[in-house]
Amino acid sequence: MKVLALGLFLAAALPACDKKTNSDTATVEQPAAAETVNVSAFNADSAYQFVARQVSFGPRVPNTPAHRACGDYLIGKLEGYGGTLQVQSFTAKAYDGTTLDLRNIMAQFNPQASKRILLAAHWDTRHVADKDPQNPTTPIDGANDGASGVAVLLEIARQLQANPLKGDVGVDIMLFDGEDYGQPDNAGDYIPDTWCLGSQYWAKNLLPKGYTANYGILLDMVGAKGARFAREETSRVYAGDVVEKVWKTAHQLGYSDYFPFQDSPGITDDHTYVIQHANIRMADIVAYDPSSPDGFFGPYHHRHTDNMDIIDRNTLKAVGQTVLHVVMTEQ
Ligand code: AHN
Ligand code: ZN
Repeated sequence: MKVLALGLFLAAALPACDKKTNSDTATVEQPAAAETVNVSAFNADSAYQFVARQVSFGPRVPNTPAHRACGDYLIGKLEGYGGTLQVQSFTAKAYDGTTLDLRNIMAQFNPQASKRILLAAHWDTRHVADKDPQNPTTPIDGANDGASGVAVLLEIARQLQANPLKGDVGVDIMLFDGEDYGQPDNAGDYIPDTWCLGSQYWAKNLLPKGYTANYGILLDMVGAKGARFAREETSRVYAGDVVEKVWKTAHQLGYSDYFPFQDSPGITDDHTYVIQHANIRMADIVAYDPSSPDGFFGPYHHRHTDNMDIIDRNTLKAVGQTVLHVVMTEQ
């Protein structure tokens, strides 16, 4: 397991806790019946189809035709749902010396609103199944690790088109590239910065220029049957109010089985770089399975079993409805 050393963060990079914290929390604490906003129903069948569609391209490994085609598909879907697109094309050097052609894909909803929520996932998939005893050098489907988070965000985009945000609240859906091309960790030589190449690039080269958000939520591996989401340490330390809001909302909506009030160790993920370099407090909703071989990620992680067989609409629903509720009740 890769536990993030919290000392990595410079004190200067710590986003200050601002005064919005209390009012945000108060909104969530209100009983659902008292809410004036109608939150639309997240459609888990639709989200499931978005997972399957991505998987149908084949592994979305950078520099492959499947990756290019899936990226084009994602841009087309988000444009179709009325998002204002911000596509960041760039190259990054991978741990093995390969130059990767990458695209971070952002779609802005209610782009002129001043209060912004950043929702993110990664759309690339791992180039090797390095934890799999069988065929460890071939790429994985990444139905959960990659496609699930993107699928939930596509369904949220679809819902936002049907039920536009009101007032001064906007949502930015960010699909990071190059998250999963990190150095295989065979001999304990885990190098955090070889992962999350898209979020590292974006957080240091913001698009739109000068971009900021009030807070962010990252979705990573949010589609597996029986998933549990614990409060990950980096999220708790740097985005505690966001974690509290998400978990409280999940409990209000009846998803406490998926969102137990349980803590997990910290991991390096795209939120790490968004927090550190873009100064946006971001919580990671990431499946936690302490009984799995590496003590954190599920038994399918970076294995060929990360395919459609492990995807469960109920998990997609729990995460999607919770996040949709959070953004649609924001004011
Ligand atoms: C680690 O492997 C610890 N961090 C990368 C996070 C990740 C990989 N999420 C999905 N795949
Ligand atoms: Zn991965």
